[in-house]
Amino acid sequence: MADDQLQPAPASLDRGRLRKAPESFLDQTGVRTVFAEGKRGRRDFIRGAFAAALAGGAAARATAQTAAADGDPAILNLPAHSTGLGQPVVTDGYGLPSKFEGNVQRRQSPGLTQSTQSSVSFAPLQSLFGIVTPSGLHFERHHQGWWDVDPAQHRFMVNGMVKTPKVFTMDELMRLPSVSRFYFIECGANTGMEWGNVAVPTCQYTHGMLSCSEFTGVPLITLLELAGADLKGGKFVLAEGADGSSMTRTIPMSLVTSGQVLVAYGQNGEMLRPENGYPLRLVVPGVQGVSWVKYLRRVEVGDQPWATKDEAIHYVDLMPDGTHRQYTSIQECKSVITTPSGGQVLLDKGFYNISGLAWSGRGKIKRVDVSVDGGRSWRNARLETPVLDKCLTRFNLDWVWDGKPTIVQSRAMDDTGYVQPNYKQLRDVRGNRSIYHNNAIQSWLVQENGEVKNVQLS
Ligand SMILES: Nc1nc2c(c(=O)[nH]1)N[C@H]1C(S)=C(S)[C@@H](COP(=O)(O)O)O[C@H]1N2
Ligand SMILES: [Mo]
Repeated sequence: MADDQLQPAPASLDRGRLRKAPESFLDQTGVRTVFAEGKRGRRDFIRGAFAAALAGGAAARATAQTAAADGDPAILNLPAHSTGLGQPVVTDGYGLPSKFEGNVQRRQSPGLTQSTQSSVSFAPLQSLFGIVTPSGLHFERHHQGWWDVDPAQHRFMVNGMVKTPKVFTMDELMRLPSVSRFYFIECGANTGMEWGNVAVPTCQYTHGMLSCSEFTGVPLITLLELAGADLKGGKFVLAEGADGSSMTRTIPMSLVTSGQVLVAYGQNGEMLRPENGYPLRLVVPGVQGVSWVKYLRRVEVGDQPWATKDEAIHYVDLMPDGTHRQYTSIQECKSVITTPSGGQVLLDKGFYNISGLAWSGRGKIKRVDVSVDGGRSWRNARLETPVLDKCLTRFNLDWVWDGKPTIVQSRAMDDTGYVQPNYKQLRDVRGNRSIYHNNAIQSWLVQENGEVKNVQLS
């Protein structure tokens, strides 16, 4: 289907309004809808307006407009907040979201058994707008719990193949020239449970080990130069965290000399959150989350990979020929529709804004195609700006749902020309023993009753 066959939204209709899921369901999975709903009568009105407009033609649209004019008579009653005195300024303390947004939370997956310390919480992608993940909703992955490390006590060391090993305090680091850049971070295990089959109900759990922030810090290359690192003989660096998990990862020097690897202390305009590595973490754009070492205490320069436990046993892909993909940890081009997505409920047939996220560890997103017919035809989605290197990109597409069951999918392409594969294409290359690095096209089934389900097409 061509792009120009898209129907614009009737002006009189609410855009992208979704029906609220039953409370019991909300409790289990944390799925919420785009708008909180008012009284039952209001919902009935919205349904009526949709139905009237869908009857087609100007007459029907006029009916919808009249209905809107007649709408909810409660609009004439001034609520207390329009007549009374509001709250004073929030001077002492940290500003918090509305109490009506309390259901938007990081959550642990119903599909994973976890200990409290080696745990993961997923970001509620279905409830977020734009490309930045609010810091309090950033996913978490701790191998040995998190710490609130005292920045006055924290030290960062550069050693190995350097002229002068150096130890920095936070104050010393924060005097150095800094940069601020938007990057996504994705755990290599994101979408891992889907390798087997459809495993979890919502995009929070299929894709929520993904977040995006503006990070501020010192390029690692600056610190290596200060220590007089051997940038010719030194082919790799080892990054080590200060928590009990002994998180240590080998990173190719070529990524460091590109200037993109940061020793970061800032996240979205403030200091890092403790869960995300306060006061210092490594930012390795495009590379899987495990290399973004938190509570960063040391970087060593060396001439070969270290093969630490986190790179010899974990985060490797067992290929069909028996070999391991070990140090190729770039997160390939991927995308997911976040609305409509699993667990959400469409209000009624009619107009919806299909919205989602696309990203690539190799560069910028070039285009995103969306299918609303299970992959038979594809339409070019709108990319919202800015489109940044190794950053989330938001896409949107107008859609008029005819009320029939259908499957919605997104397929991203990056500026290297790489196109996100479907499950068959991915399994043809990677076999069926993978756990990590699943970047296949995600399918959501929109059922006749409006409920959206996770399904897998081969
Ligand atoms: N020190 C330390 N760094 C760490 C980890 C950890 O457990 N300890 N987990 C890694 C993994 S597997 C991921 S996916 C990311 C998660 O970062 P986040 O918790 O800020 O989302 O941090 C990485 N860095
Ligand atoms: Mo991870």
